[in-house]
Amino acid sequence: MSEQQDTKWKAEFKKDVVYLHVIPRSRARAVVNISPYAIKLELWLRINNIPFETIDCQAFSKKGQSPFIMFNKEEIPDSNFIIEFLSEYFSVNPFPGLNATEKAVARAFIKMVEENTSWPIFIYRYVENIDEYSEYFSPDQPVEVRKQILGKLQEWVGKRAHGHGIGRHSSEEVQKVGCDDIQAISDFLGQKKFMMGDNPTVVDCSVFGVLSQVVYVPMGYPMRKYIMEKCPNILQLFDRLKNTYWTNWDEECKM
Ligand SMILES: N[C@@H](CCC(=O)N[C@@H](CS)C(=O)NCC(=O)O)C(=O)O
Repeated sequence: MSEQQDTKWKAEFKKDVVYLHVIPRSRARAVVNISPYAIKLELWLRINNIPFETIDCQAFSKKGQSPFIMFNKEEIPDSNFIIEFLSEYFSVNPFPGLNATEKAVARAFIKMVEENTSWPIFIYRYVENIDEYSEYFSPDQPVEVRKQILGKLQEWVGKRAHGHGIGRHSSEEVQKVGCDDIQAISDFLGQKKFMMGDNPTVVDCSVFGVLSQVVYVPMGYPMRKYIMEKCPNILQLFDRLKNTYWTNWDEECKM
């Protein structure tokens, strides 16, 4: 069940239920949430059968970001810290069957996808193509309001991209960075069932969270064209994840 609220506090918290606070789902069209990290975390909770409730929330965490969880009345921010905490609490192995070398590879992929692959997506939609993105952003709001919000995000994301360094490259170079990451993901996935083998791990959740933003949103992303034309194995992985763990994905995506 999903509800919208401005504050982090609910009158009633059930013990051992994860209250997953996410940017309101209504901000997204064609994908469950505009936040890759919210999708990643929800998928991980689903895969591991951890009881949770999604709460659409305008507020950000005490670290100023979304998503975050409220768990047994404690606020925990950041998807990676949350997964670490919940894995310990519920005795879940986030990397089942992996040796130390494989775990090192898993970590490298998570960091690449979340800290690098995500940027060409944010730059494409928030910095370079806000008019196109306004068709897929906050569909419940009038187009002028959407464009106003996106205009502010354009400046903010642009500055952050410059600070990160990636924003100093040309559009073509930025998109090449994204496509090169996608090729690395596809090459490593090969014919395996999941990124790290027979079992789904956080790596699949990160890849799905970030790349679902381009796969399911039919904009002109060069990264989308690249996946559609060259990486059928990524599309098969996404079908497998949705069909097994998120069977109501399509219903939950507003079109
Ligand atoms: N490392 C964080 C990243 C979360 C993140 O970047 N969230 C974005 C929304 S998609 C956000 O809150 N941005 C606001 C900000 O960084 O000030 C996580 O994994 O949860």
